[in-house]
Amino acid sequence: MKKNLLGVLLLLCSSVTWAGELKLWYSKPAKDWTEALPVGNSKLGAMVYGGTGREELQLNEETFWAGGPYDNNNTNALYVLPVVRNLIFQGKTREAQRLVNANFLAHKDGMGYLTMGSLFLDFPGHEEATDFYRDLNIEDATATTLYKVDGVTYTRRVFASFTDSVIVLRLQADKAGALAFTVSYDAPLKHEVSTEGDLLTITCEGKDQEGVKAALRAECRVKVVSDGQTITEGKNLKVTGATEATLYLSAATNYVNYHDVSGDAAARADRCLQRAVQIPYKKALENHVAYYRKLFGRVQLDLGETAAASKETTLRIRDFSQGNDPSLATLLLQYGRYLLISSSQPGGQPANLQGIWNRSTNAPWDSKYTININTEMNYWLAEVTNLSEMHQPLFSMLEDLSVTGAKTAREMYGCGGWVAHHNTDLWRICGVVDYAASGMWPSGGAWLAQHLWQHYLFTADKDFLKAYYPVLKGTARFFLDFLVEHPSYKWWVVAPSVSPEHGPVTAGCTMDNQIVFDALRNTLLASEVVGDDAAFRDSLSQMLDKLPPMQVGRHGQLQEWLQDVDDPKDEHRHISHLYGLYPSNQVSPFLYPELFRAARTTLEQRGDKATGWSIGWKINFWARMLDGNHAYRLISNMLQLLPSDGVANEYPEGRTYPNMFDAHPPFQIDGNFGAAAGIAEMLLQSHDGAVHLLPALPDVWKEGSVKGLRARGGYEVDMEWVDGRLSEATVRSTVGGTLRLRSYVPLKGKGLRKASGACPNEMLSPADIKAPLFSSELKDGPQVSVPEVYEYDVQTRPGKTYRFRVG
Ligand code: FUC
Repeated sequence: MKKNLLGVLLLLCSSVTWAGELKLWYSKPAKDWTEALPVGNSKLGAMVYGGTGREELQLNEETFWAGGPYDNNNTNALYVLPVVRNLIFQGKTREAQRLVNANFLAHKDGMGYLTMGSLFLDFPGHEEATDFYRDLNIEDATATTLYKVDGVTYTRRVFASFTDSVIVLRLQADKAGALAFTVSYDAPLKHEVSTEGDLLTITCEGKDQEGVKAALRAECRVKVVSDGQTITEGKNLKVTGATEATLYLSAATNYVNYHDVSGDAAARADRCLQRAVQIPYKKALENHVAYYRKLFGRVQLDLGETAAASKETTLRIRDFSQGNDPSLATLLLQYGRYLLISSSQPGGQPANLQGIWNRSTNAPWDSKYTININTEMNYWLAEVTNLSEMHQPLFSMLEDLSVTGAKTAREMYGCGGWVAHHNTDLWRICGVVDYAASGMWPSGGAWLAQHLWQHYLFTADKDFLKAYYPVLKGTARFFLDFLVEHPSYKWWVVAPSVSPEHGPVTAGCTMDNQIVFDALRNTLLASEVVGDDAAFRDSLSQMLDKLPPMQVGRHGQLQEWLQDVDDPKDEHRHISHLYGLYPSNQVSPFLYPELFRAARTTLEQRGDKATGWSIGWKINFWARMLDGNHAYRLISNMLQLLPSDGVANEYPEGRTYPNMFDAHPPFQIDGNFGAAAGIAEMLLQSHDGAVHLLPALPDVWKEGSVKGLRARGGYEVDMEWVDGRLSEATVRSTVGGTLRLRSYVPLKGKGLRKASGACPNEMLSPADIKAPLFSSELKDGPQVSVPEVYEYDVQTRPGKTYRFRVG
């Protein structure tokens, strides 16, 4: 393909990118799926390849999954549970594990999320094109492809309309009548295609999996509207003599909810299409962009810009760790926000392991919900980057899980409340999957439910808390029934369990203790807000006193287990016992400096290399360590190019594909969301008794500004910095209350007074956990340096804005 990029840039400067714009752009069509560009409206997703001779839109519908309603509870568990516990307490973990494998698993490990196939557009004679350019503009959520053939410029623009629930593909030629193409469809699953007039109708069958029969099918409709002629040619549509054409694609399944598949897929797909084609293209685009910008435009980030910003996206990723390209980090944050808006709209399904984008009928880990880290990570950015509404699909899933998980708790453990283990899917399974060493983890539901509490802390929405309180309470109820006294330590522990995907079946691993602490403690706090009964509150308080504390081990590490058995050379990707550091708030440098130091030691021992999502978590960990330079090092480790899965061996450090999707490898979207959350966490924190302005700014981001980040307590924060130091901050209060500000520089501003005593704002308060234990050698260990900070209080009123400058 010949390149004359500058020419086309000048020719079409209104629609092409240049430095400063939030675009991913390329000078060639995508060869691989990880070069194709994602568009989505949560319900529908497409990966756009931008080919000249052949365009492909690989399609997904968020409810098109394998199987049908089912559960995976093995009721034998109830009878074997006491035996398993005794074996664990006697140190006979192998035997315990064998019993779990035989009696807790149902050998239904979750149904897979499916591709719906691909739409193809063939352009005869366009195989050789010049002046090629394609981009994904994340400021207006559209993907554009441009090229020239025989002096004619062809333009395509694709978007997944948020307002009309269809995918729209607009084609144009700058010479009258020059546009000619054929539309066809293909899919790996059994399907039928029929054509009539200007309409392509597709029915795609679902998939049986692990003995669960396929209960879903997808219906897809594609309508061509053009100023040329459209005829049917077997299973294809053929368009000739057009100057412009618009394709509308709608799709639906018969999924109603996890126990109801009685929906009419064809009627749904028809209805959407009929509505969408009534709306003129220009208006449809305007509506789409206006809806998207309202969400996306809430946060603006400027980390500075260098000449590197004008390079093609793949080259920017390739060069990031050597060069100075701060605006690629800006793009990483904003791309995470783009992907969340595009994959998690209210009323839809939560973003799964691949968001909504999956090319396979046998995706890695089924592209489902892994809830021992991955699904939670998907939503870490939701509140802090001001996309609170995008959190809603997760809350709906939690409501479902509190019902299916109540059955699991009852049938498997004889407990009240609800439980979910380490995976779930469209059918909301809550039992144990895979095998004991990964699946025997009954804390997944409780972790996920912390998102309800966090949403409340960020929004102060009491009606929301009232509505979802039963879901949160159900996790505490389960633990009150399930916890058991450890015969040696006398603490009350989760057993059987595992420290996620690390080590044997065990009792009382640190992550469980931290999650149980949050489940009980945050339910207690919530019960006070909603006015639940005092007797229940008492039982929570009493159990909180019996939980194991965090412990510092002989290598100076935060112990992962009750026993001091951590290996300081172990670089395992799961650092589950630092849940207490992030996303929770149980490890504060101000309240528990020794614990804070131990968490740092653990992080150093685990190292800076990891799979994609693990790097995403580490960015957040180092932000919470208040170490911006180290967090930035992890961003550099994430922005290492992996050209494609096929060359993963040659690029062992590759963690970002050309389309900026995160590479585990393979592709998992959690790393994208985790990195975006991590960048926000470097700029603003609000979990530890104050709103901390610029807590972990790296030296390389010398000057910059951010607008619209959210803090707990219902605050929205703008900041500017110069020479690596905060120069100005503006805080908008939505619900009032005392704002406690923390900063590395002194501040002045109206109403500001020096803070004293505990933080009066409960939403900003840290967890008052029990003091940790110390091994005897460490008692006299090195002093922990607590960062020097300035703290102020200001009384805020709802709807008012407060400005602060360096004092
Ligand atoms: C957990 C992780 C794996 C992978 C999978 C989807 O099991 O340990 O690395 O991310 O989820």
